[in-house]
Amino acid sequence: MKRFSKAILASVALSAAVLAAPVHALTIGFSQIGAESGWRSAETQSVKEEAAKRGFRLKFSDAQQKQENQIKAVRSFIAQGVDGIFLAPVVETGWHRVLKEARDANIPVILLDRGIKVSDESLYLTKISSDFVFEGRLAGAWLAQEMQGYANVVELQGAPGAAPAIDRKKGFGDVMDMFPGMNITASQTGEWTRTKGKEVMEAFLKAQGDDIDAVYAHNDDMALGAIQAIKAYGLTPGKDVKVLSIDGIKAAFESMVAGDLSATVDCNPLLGPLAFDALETALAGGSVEKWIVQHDKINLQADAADMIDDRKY
Ligand code: GZL
Repeated sequence: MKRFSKAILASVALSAAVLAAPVHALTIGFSQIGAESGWRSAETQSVKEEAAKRGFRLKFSDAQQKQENQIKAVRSFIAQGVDGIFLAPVVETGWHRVLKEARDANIPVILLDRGIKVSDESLYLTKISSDFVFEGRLAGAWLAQEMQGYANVVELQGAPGAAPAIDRKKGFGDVMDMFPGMNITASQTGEWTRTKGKEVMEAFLKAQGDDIDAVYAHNDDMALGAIQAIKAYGLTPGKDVKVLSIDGIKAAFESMVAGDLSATVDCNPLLGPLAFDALETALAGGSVEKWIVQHDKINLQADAADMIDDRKY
């Protein structure tokens, strides 16, 4: 039998690998905020799954809640010559310079799930997110009706400077202002997490006790933490204190089925397919809307049992 040299075998193997690789394996850099909530983990998974499905190489960077880490990640994506960047901005401000660097390098940036404040919109391709002011208004409208216009409400805000924290506060506040009997008696950040939500709720209860009629939390995780604090204080969530939040993760549905959480406003975290659609359209020379807005609705405790099995995240 004829024997082949090692060099020939290696070069055959290399050519086979090259032929097997997808012809247009594009690379995307994703600068994610961290893993502060169930919602965010669902979003990360959605992007990773979609990248694999479409044959994109994904460079993933977890910023551990720090903008400086995100800026570093974006710069390193630019240096590596990626074909596109997904950025979930931890805060609204401070992005101008690094986005200009991406634009100068001709790399499209897609803002994933949150907005930023820049004077020049050409610094990014599109924003794919919910309308957070609307979400806050929807939450406020439901609560005002549920409480027949009279309630002392405490608010657990998202992390300072984040678009959804600013806008959900504004939307909710707009509605509360229409009802003289609806009062926000305390408002503080719970940094999107269960641990901090519980801690802040404990402080609210210590100061206001059973004068609190309702909790409005900017995300489900903080609401779930607040529910633990309410129980530990000896009150019944869902009855003595209504608890209302935003996101609509499966854990929130479980809490509604248990009778604890009263309602949660949807916020879609499954943005991977939309992000890759937008990127592929842009790379093919097509035009993309500046804001690909997600339309949300509110989910109530009474319907949770029927809906829970369909909740994917
Ligand atoms: C929503 C978003 C928020 C979620 C939180 O688009 O940016 O950040 O509501 C999350 O749960 O951490």
